[in-house]
Amino acid sequence: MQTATVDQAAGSRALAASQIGAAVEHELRAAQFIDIHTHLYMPSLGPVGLWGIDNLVTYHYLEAELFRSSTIQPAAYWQLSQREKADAIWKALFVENAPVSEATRGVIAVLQAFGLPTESEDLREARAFFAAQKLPAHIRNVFKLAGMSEAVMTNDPLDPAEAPEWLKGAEPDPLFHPVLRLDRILNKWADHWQILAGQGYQVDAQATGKSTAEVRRFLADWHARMKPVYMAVSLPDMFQFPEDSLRGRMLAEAVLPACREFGIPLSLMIGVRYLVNPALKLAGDAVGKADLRAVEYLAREYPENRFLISVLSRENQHELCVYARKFANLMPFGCWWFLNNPSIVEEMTRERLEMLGTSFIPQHSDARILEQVIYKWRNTRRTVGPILANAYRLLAEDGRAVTRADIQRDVARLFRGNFEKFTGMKKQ
Ligand code: RAT
Ligand code: ZN
Repeated sequence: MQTATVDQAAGSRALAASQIGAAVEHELRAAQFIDIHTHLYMPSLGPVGLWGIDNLVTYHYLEAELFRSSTIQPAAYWQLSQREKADAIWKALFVENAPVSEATRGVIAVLQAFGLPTESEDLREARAFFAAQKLPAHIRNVFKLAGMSEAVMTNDPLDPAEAPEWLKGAEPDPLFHPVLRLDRILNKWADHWQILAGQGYQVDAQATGKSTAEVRRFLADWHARMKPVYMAVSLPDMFQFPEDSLRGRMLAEAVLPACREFGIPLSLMIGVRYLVNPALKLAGDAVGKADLRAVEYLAREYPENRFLISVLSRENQHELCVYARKFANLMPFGCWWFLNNPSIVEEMTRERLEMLGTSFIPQHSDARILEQVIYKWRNTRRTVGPILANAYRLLAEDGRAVTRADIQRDVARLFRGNFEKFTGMKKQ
């Protein structure tokens, strides 16, 4: 009791300008974040969850960099075994060059976090270390090192590797939240409608007749199976809404009503130019500026829906903040993919704080390989810390005292509370 009173008193004392930086750093370190969009998976979904050194080194962000620093051609690279791929990338990007890019430096940070050599000629020691880890305990350790309590997954019910595990009744895991991902339905209907048809849903190639109602029934069935915290889709830079297209009709007649019915948000990740270089496979996508009038229309015409929004183009960030000021059913989140570099994270986070206060979600990791959350969240804390501290210093200068309790509350709101509230995971 005594300690609590003392702590409370310390927490509500005005901080001197010189104390603010350290206090922000401390609160960011102490907070347990929710990672609101990852490609990580709970162990009960089987081998879809990637982890370990060979996966870390062959991350598609690094594959894109390989072809700039090696003479190997994509076609030859794809013929290699995964271990050979990792060796080729390690040699080109870590031995023959300094790993100064964001994605390469991330691997170094992970190696360092586990006390593994960062300058060796090969990956032998790292491979031995990861081979000795037991997954569930390793996940808990990695989350602890990353300062996060939970990861939100990306679960596409039409993913052939994952769907059978759900159908078998994959055991839920408190460390992982499901998300119903819609890319195969909304962006690749031609390749997937037959799977739905095969499962007894009355759909056809052009999505005519009962198709959209049947997709809604499919979503309801998967909602019951997965209990997702939101539905999600990535969209091209040319995305338009409303639109007389298959995707436009699916959104209007199946997805938006389903989200309303289940009281969950829809996450739109807009601005991908898919496979501008198909030879690079997963690493072959680029970015394009999107027309955010589609977001404006959705927010205004569907006030009963809530939208988590991430846009990939740097040029779209300011207008997204403007739209978020107009519509409380929009929640900007993350510095996605090509934006997740300190220079751009800094610019975007400052802009969001200035325009939206603490009513946004600064970052998600987008980790595809488990251990990446260690470096991605460390980088976020490092970049966001000084920006928050600067905002508090300006506030103090302008006449409003800042306390440790203020900082603690704001960090919790930014890195978990906004998400919990927006998804309805926590009421109030
Ligand atoms: O950032 C990435 O890893 C991209 O390849 C995509 O996965 C993107 O994040 C997405 O979820 O579509
Ligand atoms: Zn992603």
